Amino acid sequence: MQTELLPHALEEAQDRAVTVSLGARAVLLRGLARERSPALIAAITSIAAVSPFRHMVTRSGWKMSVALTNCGQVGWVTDRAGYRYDSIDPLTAQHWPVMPRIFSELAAEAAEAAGFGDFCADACLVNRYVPGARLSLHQDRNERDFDQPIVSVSLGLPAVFLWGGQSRADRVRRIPLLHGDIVVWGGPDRLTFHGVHTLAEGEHKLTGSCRFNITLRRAL
Ligand code: MD3
Ligand code: FE
Repeated sequence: MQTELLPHALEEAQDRAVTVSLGARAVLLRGLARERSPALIAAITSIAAVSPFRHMVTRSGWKMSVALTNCGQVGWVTDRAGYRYDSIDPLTAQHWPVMPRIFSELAAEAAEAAGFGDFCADACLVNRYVPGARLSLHQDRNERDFDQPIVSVSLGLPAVFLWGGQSRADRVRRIPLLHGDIVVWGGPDRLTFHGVHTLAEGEHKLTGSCRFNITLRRAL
């Protein structure tokens, strides 16, 4: 009996958004974006039709395995000159696409649920992972005001999120991030070292063999 009941119970639990505390001001809102995921994925497709996904080069000259694009007032870019936010897409030489309302509304809602009122994102980085892609441990420090939280939404294939400490050498926790999960990072957790483990092979019914992550930021 248990073998029949357990999957059903799990499915029920998954139907509600579950809040998991990852730190003092880091909150995982399990599944909060799941119902809106088809619209979020459609919005990513529209953004990428204007500003395509591309593999940027880091300051040290390595090509990133993660492909990225942006929307909003400014976008995060990297090249041999380093990391920064720029209002112009270097590939198209045009402004980045406008941030879809569904992104900014979801970001404000998630931030509110995590205890950050009046969050108004002006930049959104969209990452695309295929199997084998990874993001090594780093801090996000190109934003002007570290008191503003970052909201991240995971879509498609699952990934193992690597969550370290305030220094690169601190031990790293591994947290699975699933389709529809949102994480909000702020306060003392805002400058935590983090990364994404090498994406495993797989197929997702909405994204195929890829994972998207959108991070909503107040950059300016
Ligand atoms: C913790 N992206 O784009 S999202 C990034 O899944 C980035 O694509 C990962 O790290 C991804 O910079 C992780 C979760 C995340 C985003 C920003 C953070 C966690 C964070 C900033 C500070 C602390
Ligand atoms: Fe990051």
